[in-house]
Amino acid sequence: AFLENVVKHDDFQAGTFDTTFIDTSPELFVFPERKDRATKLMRYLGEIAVNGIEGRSNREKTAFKPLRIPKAPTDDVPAGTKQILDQHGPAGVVEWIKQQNKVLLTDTTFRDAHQSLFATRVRTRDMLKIIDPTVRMWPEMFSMEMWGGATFDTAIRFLKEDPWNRLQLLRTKTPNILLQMLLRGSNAVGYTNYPDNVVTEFVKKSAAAGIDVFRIFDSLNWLKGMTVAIDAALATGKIVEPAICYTGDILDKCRSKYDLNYYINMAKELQKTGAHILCIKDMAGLLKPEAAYRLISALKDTVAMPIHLHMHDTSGNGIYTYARAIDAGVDIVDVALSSMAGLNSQPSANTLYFALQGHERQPQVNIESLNRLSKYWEDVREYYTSFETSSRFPNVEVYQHEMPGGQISNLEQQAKAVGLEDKWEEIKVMYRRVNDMFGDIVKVTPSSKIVGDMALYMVKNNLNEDDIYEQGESLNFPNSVVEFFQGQIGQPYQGFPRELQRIILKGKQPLKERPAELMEAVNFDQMQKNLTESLRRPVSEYEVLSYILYPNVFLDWQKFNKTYGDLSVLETPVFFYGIAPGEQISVELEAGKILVVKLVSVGDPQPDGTRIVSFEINGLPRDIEIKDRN
Ligand code: 3PY
Ligand code: ZN
Repeated sequence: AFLENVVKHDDFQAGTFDTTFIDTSPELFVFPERKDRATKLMRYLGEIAVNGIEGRSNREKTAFKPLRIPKAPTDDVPAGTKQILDQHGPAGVVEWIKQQNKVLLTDTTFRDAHQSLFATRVRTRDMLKIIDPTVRMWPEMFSMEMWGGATFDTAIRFLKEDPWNRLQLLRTKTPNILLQMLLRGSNAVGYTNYPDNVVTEFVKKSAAAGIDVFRIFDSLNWLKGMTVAIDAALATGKIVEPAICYTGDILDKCRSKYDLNYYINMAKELQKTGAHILCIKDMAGLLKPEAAYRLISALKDTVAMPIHLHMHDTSGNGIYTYARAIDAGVDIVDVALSSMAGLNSQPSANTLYFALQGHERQPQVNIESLNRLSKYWEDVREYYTSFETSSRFPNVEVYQHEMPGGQISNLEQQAKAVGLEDKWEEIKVMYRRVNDMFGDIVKVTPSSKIVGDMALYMVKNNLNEDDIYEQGESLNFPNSVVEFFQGQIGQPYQGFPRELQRIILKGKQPLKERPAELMEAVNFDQMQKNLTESLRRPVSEYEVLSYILYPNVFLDWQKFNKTYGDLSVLETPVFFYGIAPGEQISVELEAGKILVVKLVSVGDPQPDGTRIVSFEINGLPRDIEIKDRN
């Protein structure tokens, strides 16, 4: 673009090749942004047309039905829980919850539902299309879980978008409902412990960007792994909801490690933190109906905090578990719109409504509205079928393997990647065996990932439990497993199994302290300076945090953006599958600036291995060369 400016300059055209005009003509440095963006877009569409992206190509594209976006009955936004928080603070919200007899609902459609069903792939664009109707048609919702967990990483890594931007956009459009996130304690939204000041800063910035409810857990139910995050969240003045991860089975008398008392004791400890709501986080969906009744009844007798139950419907028992929990007095339950519910996602909101017909605690919703909102997601889900899990039916095997709903699809992908797709049955059995070898631990991100890594390692190398004890000295265990036994993600309840720890650590000393106590605080100003220099543009404090949490993923994304531009302007089918020869699309680069892009043809391979992809941009022919990598 610079050269183009120079050759078009009057002095240059007049034949004056004295180049001092370059230094004195600032207009040369104003680049035709729009043309540059068009080129980047062509490069992206050309790349998909020739090579596909992430293994998909436009050949896979099928015609998608137009989305059914419901029209809300009113333009006004009805008041909701957000107003209670803003006017009365967290204590006011807690008071209000206690006055409700009807069970309250948290909708997870924007976070855990798609994390569990199709690998966290819903793009912000598809959320923005339905947010206006959602806040008008379902204003009775207690909160909307729409951020955190795996969404942060996935947004940058796979969707090439800024997770902070998603939060801010949804916040702007949601003036009435509490926005909720899932925070992995000392692991923030990552898979590894971060320095305390990173966790604290992350919480502070999340609150500033729009989060109202912080659900905070530790992947080993280790209180010391949660307190920094809890204190940081309390300091924001928002609602703090620490979680107890439910594991095992309180009905199984032979398995006493996680009995009713374990949960009661942990609830008492969490109440002491001054947090506002207690979450029971059943990440795998292990809580059976009768267990739910006993657990919730006991917790209601123990703590004054309202209780919020989260579960996955993997076994198919979710609705019955909720019904029993509701009988026992649970205050809030997590559900998803029915087209995004069931299987390893949350139980369906629509179904729960009818399950409780005639019950005094039936949730207060307009079921017609929920059904219409669900239609939208039914249509949008079609865009993402290539990411769907293989779960097709309620599967009670989960009571054996205990895999979190959000892990099943991931571990299947991991297995495929190492050539173990035929060994899935064996892997599930091994997962449980590893859990038992590890001393029966809580399994949720990241501890669940570590159990999965070890199970894959053992199946891949044909090792059984005895082999580990007999040949352990000569085995190279996965890194994540070694770090786990070092205490890098914290301490499991009742400690590590000593013999296995000795074998795996091979003389390395395990940590006694909290991992973050050995980490240096991050200097944010310095980080911001470094990043500004290396990216050669101003960077925001939010970007600095993204970089600190995921340095390589963040830098890869920056590079991608430089090559292809901002792709949030593309509709999802185009983003994933590109356009086919002859197809034309309109892209709104920014408000009012429309680019009409037509893919004319993909040329034959040239001797240098490239192909010419021909477009028409706003009616003008433009070609681009794309390397054929196949
Ligand atoms: C996450 O940490 O992403 C989870 O959803 C855990 O259940
Ligand atoms: Zn979950």
